[in-house]
Amino acid sequence: MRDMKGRIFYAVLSAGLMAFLGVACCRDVVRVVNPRCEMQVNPVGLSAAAPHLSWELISGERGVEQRFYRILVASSEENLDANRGDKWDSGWVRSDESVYIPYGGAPLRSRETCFWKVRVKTGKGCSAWSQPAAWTMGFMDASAWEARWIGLDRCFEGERTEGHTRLAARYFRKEFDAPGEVRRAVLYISGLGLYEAYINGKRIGTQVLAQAPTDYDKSVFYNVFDVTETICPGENALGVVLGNGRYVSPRNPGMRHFGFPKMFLQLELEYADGTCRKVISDDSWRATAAGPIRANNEFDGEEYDARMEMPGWNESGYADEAWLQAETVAAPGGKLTVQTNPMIEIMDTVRPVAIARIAPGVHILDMGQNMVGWLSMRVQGKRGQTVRLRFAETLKPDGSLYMDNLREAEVTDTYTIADEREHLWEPAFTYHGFRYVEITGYPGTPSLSDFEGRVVYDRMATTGSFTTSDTTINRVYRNAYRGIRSNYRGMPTDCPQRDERQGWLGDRTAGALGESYIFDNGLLYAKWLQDIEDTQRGDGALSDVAPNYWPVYNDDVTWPSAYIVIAQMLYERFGNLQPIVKHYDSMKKWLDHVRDNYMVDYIVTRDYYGDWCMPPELPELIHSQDPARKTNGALLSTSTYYYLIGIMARFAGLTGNTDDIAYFEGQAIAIREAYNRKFFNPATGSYSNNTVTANLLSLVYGLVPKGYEEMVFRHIVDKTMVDFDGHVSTGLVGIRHLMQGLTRHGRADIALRLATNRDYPSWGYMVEKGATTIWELWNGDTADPAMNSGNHVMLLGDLIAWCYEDLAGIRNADGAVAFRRIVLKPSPVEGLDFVDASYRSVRGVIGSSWAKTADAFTWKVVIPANASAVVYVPTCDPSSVREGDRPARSAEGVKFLRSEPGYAVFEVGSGAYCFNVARGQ
Ligand code: RAM
Repeated sequence: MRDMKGRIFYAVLSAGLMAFLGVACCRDVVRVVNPRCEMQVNPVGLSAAAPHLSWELISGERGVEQRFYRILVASSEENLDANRGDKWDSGWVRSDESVYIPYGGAPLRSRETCFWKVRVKTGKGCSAWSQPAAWTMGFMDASAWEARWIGLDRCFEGERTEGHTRLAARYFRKEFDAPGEVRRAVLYISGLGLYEAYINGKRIGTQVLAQAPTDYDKSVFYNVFDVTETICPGENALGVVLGNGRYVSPRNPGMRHFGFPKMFLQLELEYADGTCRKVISDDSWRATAAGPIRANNEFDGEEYDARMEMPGWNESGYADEAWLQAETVAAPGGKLTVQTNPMIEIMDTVRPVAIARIAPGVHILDMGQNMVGWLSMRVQGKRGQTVRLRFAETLKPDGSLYMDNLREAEVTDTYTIADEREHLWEPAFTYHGFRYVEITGYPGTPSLSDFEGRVVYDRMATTGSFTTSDTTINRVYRNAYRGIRSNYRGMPTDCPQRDERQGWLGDRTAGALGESYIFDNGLLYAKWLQDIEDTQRGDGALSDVAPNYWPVYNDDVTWPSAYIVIAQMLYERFGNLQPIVKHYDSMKKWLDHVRDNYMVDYIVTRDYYGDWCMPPELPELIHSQDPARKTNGALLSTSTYYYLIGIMARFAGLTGNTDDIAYFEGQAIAIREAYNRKFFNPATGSYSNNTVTANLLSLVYGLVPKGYEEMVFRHIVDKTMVDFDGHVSTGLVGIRHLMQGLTRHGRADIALRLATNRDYPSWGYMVEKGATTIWELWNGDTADPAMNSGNHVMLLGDLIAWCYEDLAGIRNADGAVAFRRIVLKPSPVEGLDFVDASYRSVRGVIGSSWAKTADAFTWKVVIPANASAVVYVPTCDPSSVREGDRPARSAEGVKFLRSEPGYAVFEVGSGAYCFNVARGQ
């Protein structure tokens, strides 16, 4: 930074110190990059007493391991520049950890900004300091708030809060004076259900559909923005628009309704002379429901009447005499906390590929892919003309929209033109899941260039890339990618298009594990676990939907299992232990609830959904009616319960609840015995009615009695290959383990077959039928539209995890946290010529790219600095393995460990390697 003297002093001092410590000081060898606080880059508005710091190391050298780190946290940039860690100087800490290091300095205060940097010593030398980073605290306690909740708690003409609810957006404004030079201005805002905020006419932030949805009776989020740049000396104006989101129920009854839109805002101005001033929401604000957004409903769409625009409403000097006085209203019941998951943004833009006129004045626009968000439109016409847009995933044979599977969702946006100028418009408070748009009332002839699709989902990096030599797998992967991002809306949803769009737990239990290779979704899922906890009733029951806008308390086991499985994922994948610590008691309470109410002789008797959406026997069915295809419910819930208490035993150890370990282990023994007594047939070596799901869950959860594993597995193979002719026969529960279960028991070939099938039932069948996302049903092209979305992700099961962990072979080593130790074990299955994958872990990029030719197997791997890997090179002859231009055994940083069936196993440190095996050996 700026202080040159400090820099020189530091350089001299640190060189001396390094010499003293006997550590070679070659700064360029290792660099510390990507410093993050609570896994965000320079976050504003934290409330954690001890925020967690993480960084990555990069180096061109092999075998780089961090041995020490030193973190400096300062109260000013100047102090940090001068290496004065006045908030915290960790000193040199002997540690190889580089993720989720808790801040350990002086207590943090509301509003303060902390500047920090880190440097490390490795076996290959020490790094320079990282680039400086910062975080800013939000409010540590409720006493900082002076704002009041304000709103207009009533319906105006044409509005209703029943049925298909219909409310205009509420607009609020307030002018304020900012005399003198403002050093810093910070805006704290909560706007329910949705808000857009402006200062002096300028939109604050890049987010859309803020803030993230919660059970507003339990938790309410606020967002924090540094708005220093927007404040002018003298007169200023704040403007806020409120939409309905999920606070005003889109369907009442039918979905929880919380009340009328309301807001809570505090703008804090810090002047150069050290004085502070607050502007708060209170009844001095002006308000109106007579603005241009005449109606907004997430299911039904937005109505915008440009004739009612109020130019200048969010700037100072606007004549607001016709506006009403805002009212102070009851606060929502939930606890106000800062939102910790990133907000939704426009993440991509899709240009339409075709437009067709299907009737006079009716055009159909094709976006070329099923997408989620909305359409932006350029239009020019006469005052009073209304353009109507309707959205759908597919078309009928006559080329018009197919809307039956949207159920009661009206999915219609309208724009009424105010004047003859050209206008660009897009909605603010609705979203649609669509590929096709029906355009009516458009003045003139609409053309492709008049429209753009805005893809919206939670801001998160794409962390994974994956391609193979097989075009079907590549297409399926692409569809999965689109489908997964389509269903992030501040919570993972089941679908984005019909009148549902709920955070169904079961859909993500396995999916979350795969998704997290593609997207940096750790903060979203950590937030969702809080949504799940918020659904917990006093008796321990969890809703199958979180937030529970649909309060579905079915006391199922397989759906709420997401709570525990995803907490484990957050720890293993991202290194985040906090969710386990935070939710341990509630998880246990839920398991106890199931035990106390539904466990009879160690069998969990309750199951609600079965192996949901297994491929049915008839094309029009949603669920199979054939008992031979259905898996016993008690088997599903008991095996899942057994699996969960195994995870809980580990959690008990991780959270210091060591007394619970014996309990969980004892339960596990008793359940395993009872389970096998009830469901296992030792004569046939199969479970229950011998479905793939019954045998598979028993096998992968470790329930099968010793010695019978092969027999049980053979049934899985036979059922799949003979009865289902090499096709999937599981629903949502079985598919969680199908691909990896097959592969890890030696039948990667069958998994490959399932992944590359193009006929029914398969993911490739969906591709064959033109799908650009993943369907809710294997028979989504023929089934009843009552429950038939074209953009669900639950049937992906473990497919994506299989792509990364089994085909590319990138895995977290058993017991390792966030890829500190990696296992690279690819499956170079017959039928695939290459796999090229990379995953940006929290420690840096892991790469695995292999290719087979007639004569050689070549495999490039990348292991991030400060990680190591056990590398399984697929050959029976270790001496045939070369790394670069030398035998692998003698290559730098490569150590031969052992031979295993089909693999030569090496250990390597960080770095890039290229292994080669001449084929036929
Ligand atoms: C459907 C949803 C969801 C599933 C539930 C049980 O309504 O689409 O995917 O989890 O049912």
